[in-house]
Amino acid sequence: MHTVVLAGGVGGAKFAAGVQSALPNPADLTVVVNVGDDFTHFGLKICPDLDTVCYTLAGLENPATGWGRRGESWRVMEAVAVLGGPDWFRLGDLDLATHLERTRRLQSGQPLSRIVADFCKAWGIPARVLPVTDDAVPTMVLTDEGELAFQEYFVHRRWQPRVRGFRFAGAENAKTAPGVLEALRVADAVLLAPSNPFVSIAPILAIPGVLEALAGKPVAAVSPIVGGEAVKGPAAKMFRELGVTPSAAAVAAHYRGLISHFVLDKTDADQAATVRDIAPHVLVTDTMMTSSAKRHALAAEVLAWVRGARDTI
Ligand code: FO1
Repeated sequence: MHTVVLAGGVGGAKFAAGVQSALPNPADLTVVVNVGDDFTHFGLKICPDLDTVCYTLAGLENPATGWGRRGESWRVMEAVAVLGGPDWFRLGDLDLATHLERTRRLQSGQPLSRIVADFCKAWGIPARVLPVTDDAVPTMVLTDEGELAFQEYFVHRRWQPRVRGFRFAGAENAKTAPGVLEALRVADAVLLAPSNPFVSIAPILAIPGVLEALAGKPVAAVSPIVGGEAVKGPAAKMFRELGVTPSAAAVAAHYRGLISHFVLDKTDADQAATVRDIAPHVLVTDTMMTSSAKRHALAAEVLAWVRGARDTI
């Protein structure tokens, strides 16, 4: 009974934490995480989605933002700003320890997946967390102002430039990290977290071998769009800029051919029939993860449903 969750961003981290708490044995969970947001800043390797997933699985995340650490302080950033250094990407004092130690280990030749495994042990995380690849595959955002690196687009420019497309640089030559294909092979449920389809899920699917490993598996996606808007972040804006009206059904259509199950929020119950033309199994439920109890409840319901394939509309 192995469960694999593909995740990126804050919504993905929350859902993964819900699955970890809902599984009888959390060691039966592998979270495969997007690395497209990763970049080097102050000479440090920053892995936002890996850190957001790990902090959330460990209960260390900043509840207000979803990323970074709870109980954080900002003395280093303040001192950097005094020196005229860049402070647009907020690196908290506790969070900096993660970037310093990861960078030190990478420079000593350790692969990212090994570093993540050691950090998970240190943080007491029972689930397994894997970067989809140990290679660098930075997401480039093609906008009306030209091509922007992901964090330049997402944080520095507050995702305001209009997107035209995305490029996952080097994906075609990237190798899945050790354990990724094995976890997918033994999985009896693969869950696409309610993450941004374009910049969190697509970069994972773009690594050679991943899509093929999903073939024939029950693959359930949870919609990140509720009531035509993204719960958090630029997903709805990206749909619109790519010429698609954002909706849960649009997300299902985006995953057409890949998914056998789709979870949409009660708000979008009227789209269930449309979605059923795309994915045979449709679940309508409360997908708003506004507390850890609600993350747990959503994950428990989705897991039971995918395994029992009990349809409820
Ligand atoms: N997101 C922001 O909007 N502003 C920030 O200053 C910021 C800093 C940051 C530091 C560490 C980290 O792990 C994540 C951080 N994020 C920040 C989120 C980051 O941009 C992620 O890529 C998004 O969560 C999308 O996945």
